[in-house]
Amino acid sequence: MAEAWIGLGSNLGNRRAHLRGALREMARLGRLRAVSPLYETEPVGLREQPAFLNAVARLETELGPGELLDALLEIEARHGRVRGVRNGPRTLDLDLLFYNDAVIREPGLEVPHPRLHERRFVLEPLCAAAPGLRHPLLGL
Ligand code: PH2
Ligand code: MG
Ligand code: MG
Repeated sequence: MAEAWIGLGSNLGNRRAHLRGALREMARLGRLRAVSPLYETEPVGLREQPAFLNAVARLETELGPGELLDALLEIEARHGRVRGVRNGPRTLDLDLLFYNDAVIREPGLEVPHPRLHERRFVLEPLCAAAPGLRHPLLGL
């Protein structure tokens, strides 16, 4: 059984409904053990877009990291995610942040997420949901 942390984000459509729906679907991939509060955040990277709602969740799952990532991408697609501009607006973004202490650097599958430590919209909900969590590479 693995412990995965997933970052959720939305800034198009009914943001809260996309996050709630995603959490319901993620619960079918294992056991949802923790969900942070939802945070309203300023867009980072590409600033001219609507504000985001962000959260993180901890999932216990039997799925391997690649299988879990595929399942998350399917949930995004069901929520109408269209891949356009990098860092641009999206109905739903589900990022695999941590998978146990695994360090994986493959095209399309990078864990820990390579930018999570620079992003307040990830760190703030992570701190709220898991104050003792340690980054396996950075010791943060
Ligand atoms: N996601 C991005 C780029 N910028 N900004 C905020 N506030 N929240 C996000 O989830 C976000 C972002 C790319 O995934
Ligand atoms: Mg993202
Ligand atoms: Mg993503």
